Amino acid sequence: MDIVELKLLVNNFKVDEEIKDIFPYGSGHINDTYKVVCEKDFYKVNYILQRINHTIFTKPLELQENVALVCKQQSKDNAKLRDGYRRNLILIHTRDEKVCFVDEKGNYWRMYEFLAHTIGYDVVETEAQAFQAAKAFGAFMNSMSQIPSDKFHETIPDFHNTPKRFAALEEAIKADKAHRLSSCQEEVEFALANKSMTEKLLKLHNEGKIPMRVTHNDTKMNNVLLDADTDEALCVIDLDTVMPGLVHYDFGDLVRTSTSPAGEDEKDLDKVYMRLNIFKALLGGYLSMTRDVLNDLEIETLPLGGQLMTFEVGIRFLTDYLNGDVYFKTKYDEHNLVRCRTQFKLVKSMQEQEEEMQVALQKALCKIESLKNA
Ligand code: ADP
Ligand code: GN1
Ligand code: MG
Repeated sequence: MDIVELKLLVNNFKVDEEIKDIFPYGSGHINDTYKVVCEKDFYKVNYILQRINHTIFTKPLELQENVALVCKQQSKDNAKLRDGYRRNLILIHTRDEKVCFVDEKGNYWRMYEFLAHTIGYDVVETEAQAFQAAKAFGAFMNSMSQIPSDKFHETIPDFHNTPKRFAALEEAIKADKAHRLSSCQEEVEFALANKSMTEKLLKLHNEGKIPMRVTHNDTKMNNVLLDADTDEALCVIDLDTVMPGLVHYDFGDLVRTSTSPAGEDEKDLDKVYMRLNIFKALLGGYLSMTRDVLNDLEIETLPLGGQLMTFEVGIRFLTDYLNGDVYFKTKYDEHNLVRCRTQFKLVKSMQEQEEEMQVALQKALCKIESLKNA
């Protein structure tokens, strides 16, 4: 869409400033995101404009009901804080008071206030950033626990049902729609060899040992915005998949997206591995908020969450590669395969450090205990 069309679109929302510029923004794989730069009386006021991917989120209105629910709860929780206005997403309503605008082509659009002076990291640089992000997602889960889980629509059914994700991979292998199977034999073999991992957590849930909670489900490092100067985590964003889930989905995706020193699409696999010091920082941050909420088995299995989520996303990238890149945005032909390789390399690195991760967990628990007793 060109800027003239985008400006017309923004005019449907309660934006009264003069629109100076609109351009694509961020590195999300799903929605189309734009930054809208506005000005009023020489003051800059910016917004985020998003086209919801309605091929993936087939019920955008239900999705927006979830988003509005989360924003309301978060703003209530932050109301007393001095800088509370920077700590939750603020939806801009349409001129007729709706939470999204539907254009003549049937596209669904939403707008948020732009959270100024923040950064979402694709790659974590310091332990402090990891600690902050994990703390913020832990606090987010606590905040969501105040909303009854049946108030949420399931925006993507079976989103983290790893066995079903695996079945989808098996289908894709069989169909070989894009004739790419011969170019990813090694990755397919790795996936098949690790199939048994996919059932572990759901089995514990089905046995009544670990509960479903309201989780974020897409806790990618760049889905939390940190203050650009201090790196304090301010706001959890990308609320499209907030719905019932296991705590491991949230902790696990943080491990996936922050422990490697390289990006999700790094081609040099020597640069991809699990950094134990970042894992420790994640444990510290996450448990500082959730230690008293989670049961012992949930805590004990947190490291497994890291492996499982990384494996799950790896098989999703591989499935999409085999299907001809129909789900994730890609920039070149082998993009999904490259992403799959980084995920599998990271899984291997976690498998090699399983013992160290468990020791780190025990140490993190002792540290929290001693802080409590101090
Ligand atoms: P996607 O589902 O495609 O990942 P996101 O909602 O995560 O979409 O948005 C994409 C990117 O836009 C984010 O990673 C972040 O950099 C930026 N972003 C989103 N919302 C805001 C906001 N309110 N203020 C500032 N930046 C934002
Ligand atoms: C997508 O929207 P984004 O880029 O934050 C995806 C996640 C994957 C992630 C992999 C709705 O997240 O599930 O883990 O890409 N979101 C959806 O980077 O499928
Ligand atoms: Mg995102």
